[in-house]
Amino acid sequence: MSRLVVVSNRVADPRKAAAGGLAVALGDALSASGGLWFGSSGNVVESAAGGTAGEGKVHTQRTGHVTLVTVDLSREDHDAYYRGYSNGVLWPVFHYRLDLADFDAGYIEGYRRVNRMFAHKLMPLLKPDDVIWVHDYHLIPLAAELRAMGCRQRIGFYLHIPLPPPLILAAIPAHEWLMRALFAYDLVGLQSKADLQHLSRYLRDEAGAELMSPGTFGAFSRVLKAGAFPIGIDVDDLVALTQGKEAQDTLTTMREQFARRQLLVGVDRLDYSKGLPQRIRAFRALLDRYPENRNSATLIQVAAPSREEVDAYSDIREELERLCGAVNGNYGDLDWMPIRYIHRTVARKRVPGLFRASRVGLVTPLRDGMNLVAKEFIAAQDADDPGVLVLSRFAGAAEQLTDALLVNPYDTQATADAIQTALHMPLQERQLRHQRLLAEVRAHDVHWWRESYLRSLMEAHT
Ligand code: GDG
Repeated sequence: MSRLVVVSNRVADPRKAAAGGLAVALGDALSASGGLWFGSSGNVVESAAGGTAGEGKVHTQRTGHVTLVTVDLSREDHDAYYRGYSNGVLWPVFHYRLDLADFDAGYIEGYRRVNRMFAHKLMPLLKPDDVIWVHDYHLIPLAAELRAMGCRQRIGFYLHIPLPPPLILAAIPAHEWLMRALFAYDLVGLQSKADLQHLSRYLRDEAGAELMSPGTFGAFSRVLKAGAFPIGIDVDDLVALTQGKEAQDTLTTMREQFARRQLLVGVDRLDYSKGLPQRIRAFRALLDRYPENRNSATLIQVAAPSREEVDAYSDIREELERLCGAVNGNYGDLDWMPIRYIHRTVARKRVPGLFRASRVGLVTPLRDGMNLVAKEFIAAQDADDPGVLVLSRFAGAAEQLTDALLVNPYDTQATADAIQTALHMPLQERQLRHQRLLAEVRAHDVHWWRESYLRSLMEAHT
């Protein structure tokens, strides 16, 4: 069995309870093969304390059968590679937000520099038959750097965020370089069929690649395979969490507090891709258009703090706070507030209890690679009396979760109408939709995702 080497921007200890489903799923595969997980440490070293651009101290730690190797970043590298290029250029552009991109020429240099540095640190740790799996937009050029140093092992890449249409990608200065770098991989995995179509069109129209067979492209004297591998959740883990004490306590408290009300829930990182202001406007339209929901429908919106050092994030936070305040001010009463807005991270063990207490789950991103919250909401429901998922058609998850109420989050009135339908959906229809949705979430869980990706990678090596 080949050893699995996972590379991602951040590394998690798969054995810690706080680690999410992805860390656990990758942890299983890493553990089974005595694997290595490589990434940045999250430590940022100021230049006064010796932080030098393109250099970083390496830390090695053993956890069970897995070795975690992490690298510190200098302030300059962190600002250019992480804050600047990854989150100031690639994140907005890949989410179709050219208006929010900051194409500062210095960032791309830092992005290259850190990818090269990671390749230099990783290369001596590799064994000849390792299988390397690189994750996400921070590390697109990593394989090209490794290949330049003579690395011949299988290398796969998985993009967790969407891939936009060719003309949006083409707005990135040096997009040719970025996309050409994909050809150093043996397999590129994407979340959805829509993303795969975009890649295919880009490679044909912008890179002059030859379509050799569906999902196989020839260019730059290399062959690249690409496929859609929609990521899933660990359903059994989520169900166990739902039955756990913390989730059950949360469920009981919520049921007591909102006994005469209908609860709606949203749980997101506070990110402009998640469509939070649009969601609040749709909820306001619901109260406006369907007054029977006043004094009853209550939205709990958790917006977990995220990337607060990037400007666009403080803007979205202010907008959201203003909107929530206005709705509560206009519609709230002495004994009822329409929105409970929480700008904090809620403990992972409690979240499923919140999902289960809610009649409606609102997952309405403007664009999302997949969106795991949609799948977690389904897995946390009581099959006998399930809540209804209102899901944006622009989440990758919408390709699979067609039994949710699919909405266009830009259409405030139509989203309000869908929420109204969800709040008043008869039990039988809720049960039927939930049954189908859960079957889909189970059939394509995180273990299926990992195994089908790695199987394709083993077949793809050329
Ligand atoms: C990227 C892509 C893709 C959220 N708030 C809290 C909390 N969460 C947890 C959720 C869920 C996870 O964070 C969020 O995952 P998403 O998939 O919804 O979104 P991103 O973070 O943007 O992830 C996305 C994903 O990668 C995987 O490929 O699906 O499209 O953007 O698990 O439950 N967890 C806790 N407290 C919170 O307040 N404990």
